[in-house]
Amino acid sequence: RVRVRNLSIFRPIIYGNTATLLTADEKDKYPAEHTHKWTVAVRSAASAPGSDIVGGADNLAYFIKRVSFKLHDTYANPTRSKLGGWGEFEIQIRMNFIAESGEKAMVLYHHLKLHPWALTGESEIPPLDIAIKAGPVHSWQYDEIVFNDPYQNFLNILTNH
Ligand code: SLL
Repeated sequence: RVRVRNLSIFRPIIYGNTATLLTADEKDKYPAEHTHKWTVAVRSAASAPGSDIVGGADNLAYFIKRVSFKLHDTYANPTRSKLGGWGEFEIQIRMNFIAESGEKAMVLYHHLKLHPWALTGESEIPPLDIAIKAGPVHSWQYDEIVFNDPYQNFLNILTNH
């Protein structure tokens, strides 16, 4: 296997979460202490929106084999990506690349955001009426996955896609 020396190639991603307050109807379907439902995801920033990678299948799957999310210890099943909850915490996002890459897993951290903090500028959780008016909370950031000295066949997979 041949590495292409002195070459870096990157793929742009967006990662983060969207959170919404549970409606009265939804509250029946969630544990009593839950206040929000949320989704955490990694998406390609290079192509059409709405293409999640949750556990493997999508438009990043040509080079990412698996994405796993590690949640707060308060969760009974702490490896899911679409959930309800009551609090903010750091999510560990681990990306495993396809075997051809020869790359180790890469880990990102995302602080799950449920509350529209910026609207009040205070450290207290914003009051419910403000949160309702604010609507869904989106917390996403851009990043680039960089591969240095990639294997030739992996480089081909990346560039031929
Ligand atoms: C806080 N430091 O106190 C944070 C911890 C943990 C949130 C937040 C669990 C829900 C479930 C959940 O929402 N944990 O177990 O179903 O705000």
